[in-house]
Formats: sequence, C-alpha cells, structure tokens
Amino acid sequence: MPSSSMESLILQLHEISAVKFGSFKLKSGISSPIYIDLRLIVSYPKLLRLISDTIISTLPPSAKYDVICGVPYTALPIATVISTTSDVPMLMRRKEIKDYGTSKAIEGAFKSDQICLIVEDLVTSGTSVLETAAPLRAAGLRVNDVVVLIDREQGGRENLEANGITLHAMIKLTDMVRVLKQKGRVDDETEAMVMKFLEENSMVAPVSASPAAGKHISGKIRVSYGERAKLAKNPTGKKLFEIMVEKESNLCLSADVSTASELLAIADKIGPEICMLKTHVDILPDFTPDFGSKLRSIADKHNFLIFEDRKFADIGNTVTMQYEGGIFRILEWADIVNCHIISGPGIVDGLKLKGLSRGRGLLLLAEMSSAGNFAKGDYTAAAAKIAEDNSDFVIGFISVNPASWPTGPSNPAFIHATPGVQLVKGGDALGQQYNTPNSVICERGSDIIIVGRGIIKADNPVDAAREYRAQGWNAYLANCK
Ligand code: 5BU
Repeated sequence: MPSSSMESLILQLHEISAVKFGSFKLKSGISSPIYIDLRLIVSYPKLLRLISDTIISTLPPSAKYDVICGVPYTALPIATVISTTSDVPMLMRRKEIKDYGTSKAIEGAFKSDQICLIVEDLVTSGTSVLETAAPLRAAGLRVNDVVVLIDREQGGRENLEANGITLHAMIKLTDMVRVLKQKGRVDDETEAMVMKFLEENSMVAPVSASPAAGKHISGKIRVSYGERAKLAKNPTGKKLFEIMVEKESNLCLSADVSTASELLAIADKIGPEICMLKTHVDILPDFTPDFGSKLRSIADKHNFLIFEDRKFADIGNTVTMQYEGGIFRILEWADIVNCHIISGPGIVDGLKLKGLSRGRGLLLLAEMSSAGNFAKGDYTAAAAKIAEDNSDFVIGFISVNPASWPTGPSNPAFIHATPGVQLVKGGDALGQQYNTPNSVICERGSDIIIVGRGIIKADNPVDAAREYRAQGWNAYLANCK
C-alpha cells in the first residue's frame, strides 16, 4: 500500500486535475475510464519538485546510471529537476530530426557505453520508453532501467522487460484509485469501472500511436516471409524472401556514399545485417567496369541481394538500352531494379525483355516517401494492376503505406519495400519524410525497411544497422504468427 507521503502526492495530483475520470481515447486506441495528464505539473513547482525527489528515491541501489534522459515532452521537466537537484548530467532526445544544424537524435555530452536512466511520467504499453531507448542505444549508450511516476499496469513492465529494460514505478494505477476511493474522491462505481477496465486491458501491445495499434494489419495475421517465398513466381523475389528468413533481416541498406570504394567498404561491413543493398550507381565518381563484379562477390559472401535504385521512367525501347548498356551495365550485376509507371506498362515489357531470362526482378514505384509526390490513388492502383499482369518479372513495390491501398492488400507473393525510415519520425530539408521501422512494418504493412542516412551518417554505422535490423525484425515478428 502507498505510504502517507505517497497518498498525499496522489491527492495533490487529483487536486490539480491531473487525474480525470470519464471516457478517454488513449494513444493505443482503446477507451479508458481514467485519464492522467501530467503536463499540468509544470504549473505547480512545489509539486514538480516533490515528484522529482520522490521518483528518484524509488530506485533501488542496483539501478546504476551515469546520465538521465526524460521521455519527451512531459517527463522533460521532471528529468531536468532531477538532474539539477542530484547533479546528474541530462540528455535530451529529439522527437523530430531535421537535416540542418547537427541533425542529432540525442542532444548533450556523453560517452558510448555510459549507462542512461530513462525518466518517464506515465507508462501504459512502454512504447514511448522504447522509442526513447532506441536512439540512445543507437548512439552507443546502455539503457537498463526506466523510472516512472505512474504505471498504468497495462503490460508496460512486461514489454519493457522483453526489451531488456526494468521498470521502476512510483505509483501503480490501482493503488492510486484505491487511495482516491478511501479518501472519498471517487465513488464505488467509478472505482469498480476503473478496476474492471484494468483487468480487461492488462496487456497493450508495444506499438506507436495509431488506431490500428497492437492489431495485425486489417485485423488479419500476415502470411510469413517463408510462406510467401513459396508463392513468389520470380526467382529473385523468392530468393529475397528466403534470405530474409535465413538472416532474420528485413533491412535494406541504401548505400548512398560518395565513392565506389566507400560503397564496397560499407557493403562488406554492413553485409551481415542486411537482406538487400540499394545503390545509386550514377552518383559514384570513381565507377569502373569491375564495380559490379566486386559488389557481386561481397553480396555472395554475405548473402544479400543488390538493388539498383535506377527508377527507369522512359518508354519500353529506351529502357532496354538503359538497363543493359551505357557504362554502368546494370543488368549484369543488379538482381533488382525499379521503375516508374508514368510511361505505361510498356516500360515493364521493355525491362522484362532483358531481365526475365536472367532471373532478375523488378520493383514498381507505387508510392514515394517525399512530401507532395503524385504517386497515390489511381496511380498506385495502376501499379498494382501492372504488377499482377507481370507477376513473372515484377517482385513487388516501392511503397509507403500498403495497408491502406485503394486496391486492398496486394497479393502476398509481392514484396513491399519502404524508403524514408529512421529511428525517429521526421524529415529532411528537401522533402524526405521519415517513419519508424515499427510504423513501417506494423502499421503501414510493408515488408522491408530501406535505410540510408540513418545508418550511413551514424557515429557507428554497424551498431546503427544492428539496431534497425532488430527493430525491423521485431516489428515483423509482432505482426506475424
Ligand atoms: P535516406 O537517407 O534514408 O533518406 O535515403 C533514402 C534512399 O531511398 C535514397 O537513396 C532515396 O533515393 C531512396 N528513395 C526515397 O527516399 N524515397 C522514395 O520514394 C524512393 C527512393 Br522510390
């Protein structure tokens, strides 16, 4: 049972209306009879101080830490007060990363391998804590514990434990309601309603804000990559699914580095983590005719496929020449290429003429990640139709939100690969828009996350690739049985 000081804190929270009873829609999509809004505490400095002092004293001595980081935004003032009163350095996690300034996800001074304690105001499923832990871990910090003011007791403890994070909660929601009932702040009926709600919602799956949170796409359990390998008509499409299963990776590295030698070096380093490597061969100033065979041998060594993001767009006859000829001779070394469908189905016929007999595969650009692009609605539906008509050669799509396509879910033989992925939602200064791996795989129904600068520009690209790989694969496992 809560101590008398904890009781007093609960009553104070109720007094400032930080605890409300009624019917509220939560971030996870479910309706709750109780809502806690701790954003208000910034207006009550004494209470903020009391919360910060008490929250940190609930930590057992076994929870060691060098720095603390509050989950944005509500826990930021709590973390700040803890930091200044206990003289522990603080870090800040950006919710959105912009491509100007330092473009860092974590602000503050730290060394890799330091231990970071996460501070949070309220935990339901633990999603927000995991969203903060991911960029901290990607930056090389260790995250073992989170301290929280209120635990809603809806699976957060278990979800966090599964991700190697121990939850230390100052107040449990059931204790809070009991205290408010004892002190005459809520009636029997409200108490019973909240208790029933907590019993019925003891597990909320750890996914981010969406009405579909915690649900399989369209309420359906998705077909596994292994099963889909059997459905694929094109050998490269089949192989891609098989590699994903074998390597337990749905990560594609977009190797947008400035030279061919850098590209080959990063392909060799990151190769073990990925199912596919994406190139833009026309950005490499030191391209030589042996580039393709060098990259192919690295791909064979680490078992990944090569995807040249050429985005062909011309008429069928021209693309046959662009695919096979020129200085790049893409057909010779790229397992997969992609094309726009702006010129009509003839472009697929042209590419197929060269690629089909060599077992190559084609992705159609059904959607794009950049702001204001025109690939939507009827255009996306046309891409789906062209794919169906050419399922011997087309292996799938570049897509952003296949779960809400106008044509409904596509044939499971087709694979969906999504660019515009970073650990934190945001964008760059030139229109790129980022979603998180979990959002891309779980909510948007894609299969492969394509990550460029999130890995290439990280302090430690190999560690970052491992983090993306783990997040992408865990999101797949959560969606597929
Ligand atoms: P980023 O650094 O993760 O933003 O890189 C994304 C890569 O994916 C980059 O090579 C783009 O050319 C590519 N891309 C994309 O961002 N959006 C799209 O719709 C398509 C490709 Br198609």
